[in-house]
Amino acid sequence: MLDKSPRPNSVNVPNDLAAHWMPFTANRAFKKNPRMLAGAKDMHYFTVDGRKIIDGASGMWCTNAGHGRTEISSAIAKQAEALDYAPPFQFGIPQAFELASRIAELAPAGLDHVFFCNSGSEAADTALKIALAYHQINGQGSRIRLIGRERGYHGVGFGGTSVGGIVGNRKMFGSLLTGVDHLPATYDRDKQAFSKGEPEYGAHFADELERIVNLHGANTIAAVIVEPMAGSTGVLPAPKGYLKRLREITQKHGILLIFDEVITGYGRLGFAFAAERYGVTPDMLTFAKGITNGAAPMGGVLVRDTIHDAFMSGPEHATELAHGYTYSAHPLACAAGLATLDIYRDEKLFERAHALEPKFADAVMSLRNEAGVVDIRTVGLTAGIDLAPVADAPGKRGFAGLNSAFHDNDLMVRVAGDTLVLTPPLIITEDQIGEVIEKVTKVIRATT
Ligand code: PXG
Repeated sequence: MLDKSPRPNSVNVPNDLAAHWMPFTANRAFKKNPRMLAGAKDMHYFTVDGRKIIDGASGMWCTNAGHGRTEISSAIAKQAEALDYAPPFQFGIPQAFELASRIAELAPAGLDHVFFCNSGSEAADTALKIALAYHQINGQGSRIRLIGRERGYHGVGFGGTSVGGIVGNRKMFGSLLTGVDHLPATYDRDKQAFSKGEPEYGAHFADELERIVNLHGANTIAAVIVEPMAGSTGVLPAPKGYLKRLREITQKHGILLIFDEVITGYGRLGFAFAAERYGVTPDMLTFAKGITNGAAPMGGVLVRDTIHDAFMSGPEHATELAHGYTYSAHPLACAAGLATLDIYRDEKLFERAHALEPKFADAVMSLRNEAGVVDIRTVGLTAGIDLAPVADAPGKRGFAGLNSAFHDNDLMVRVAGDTLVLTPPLIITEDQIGEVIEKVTKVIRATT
């Protein structure tokens, strides 16, 4: 039974935390010692007990323009007044078309069409389904295999989980999709430790795709999906030349290449999309998070014109792709997206991230001699700091770091196992970078 007794104080804090089963959370530990948030502005969160916490994580890789952007909240409010909901199947709203055009303009040439959904997970599953359907339409229905990568994360749908490469996310959920294989992760600490940007070593990991092709036959493989920088598993930037090589091999074998840019999109690596940073154009590109600055749920897939056009055949009264969501291109998300893209453009935030990258990398690398730091990787405005795990208790030090940051150092970080992940809003100042690093130093020392 939930406790429905009157609240003991005037602060808006629930007195019973039982009903909400929190996602990807250590629920019992949280409910004993909650990390509760009440507000946010620019670079900071405010806790329910009134503390100001500097956000080293853009929430969860979302708020690239910082928190509490009134341009976005008023666009959402205005939209809610004017048109709260419109069916996205067979009906349209002007804002959806405008937003799709604006997103396509930011993307490499050829990625001209946008299919909207509500999250990164849906975007990954949508891209995989489009790949399968495309090959069928294109007379190559034998191409049904999907290739992901170890340590990849593509959300929690069955498709994304299947191509994902995180054992903890997979092992409880049965056989997942059949016909899936995985490239190896691109990380080798011995050869890459303390790299700034793309490691020199590791382009050859892409050649593993040739091995997979030789094993299964190119004519059975529909698509390869990779993150240009694996974020969730602790910031693993693509080695120099890796993505180009993956592009060459996929092209040679008629395999579609999908970049999952849910994290790397919208300025995180100093460009609108990582595809631009690496000079590699995939066949599809998924996005979410930063498109609305986190202020409304939205995801989507940018699709190459040739793929899109292949569907535009058959009787004109017929639906071309049997896929979509009740909330695809939701009016509030479209309004948030348009306002967000205005901010990114007007404040030149992608360029800002690019300019800050070397300073950020130097600042984070200054932690390399702290006790227990075994590797640091940086790219764009993102860094992963690996801490040596407590013996026989992987993840324990990372979890202690999360708590030390929040409760004792007024800092929000992301944690992946025993890796502290920094991925601050792109509005961060140099002074604030210094402040974050000072706090991280304290966190590392507190957990050693
Ligand atoms: N693809 C990638 C590359 C992601 O990083 C998703 C898909 C799924 O997005 P949705 O919107 O369905 O959650 C993600 C999500 C972390 C962290 O701590 C990262 C994500 C989500 C939660 C935590 O690094 N990425």
